Amino acid sequence: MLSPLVLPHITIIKKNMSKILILNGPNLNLLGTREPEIYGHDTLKDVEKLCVETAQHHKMDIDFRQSNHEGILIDWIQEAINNVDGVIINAAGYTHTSVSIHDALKMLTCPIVEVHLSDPETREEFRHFSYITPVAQAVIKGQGAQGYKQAVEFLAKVIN
Ligand code: CA2
Repeated sequence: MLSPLVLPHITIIKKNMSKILILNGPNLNLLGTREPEIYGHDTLKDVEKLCVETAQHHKMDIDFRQSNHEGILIDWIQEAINNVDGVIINAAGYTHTSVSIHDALKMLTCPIVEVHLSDPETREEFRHFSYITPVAQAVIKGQGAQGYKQAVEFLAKVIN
């Protein structure tokens, strides 16, 4: 008589894809149309494509957004609380002015990466201070569109 086959207890846990929210602030919708010597020739669509491709490689999901309105950016940050695994933000001009975006980001427990296409510290004095830096785990600046790719790769390392 055959003895019953006793299998060890196996628990398979399927990990969901990590979700990354990428936020872009005012005027970045016009990227690629002006001041290419500062911001490069890539459009925001090109940047989004680069982020999606990089994220796919690391089995992560990207939600890529842009708004010209501070309150909308804050609503999106609040929606991200307990819903995303990482945030990448180029707050554009709000970087240097927005206590409210700083406060909203502070409520997140996931890692935050601040990205700038240019290096604001080498530009006008009013761009030298950032309200985002104190709440960010990493700051990537002056790398053009590649900086976004580096930010996705940083989060892939930290999260996965
Ligand atoms: O270098 C960056 O990514 C900035 O966040 C861009 C902001 C600027 O205020 C920050 O100091 C640094 C400006 C975004 C303007 O976006 C445009 C880019 C090209 C063409 C038109 C608008």
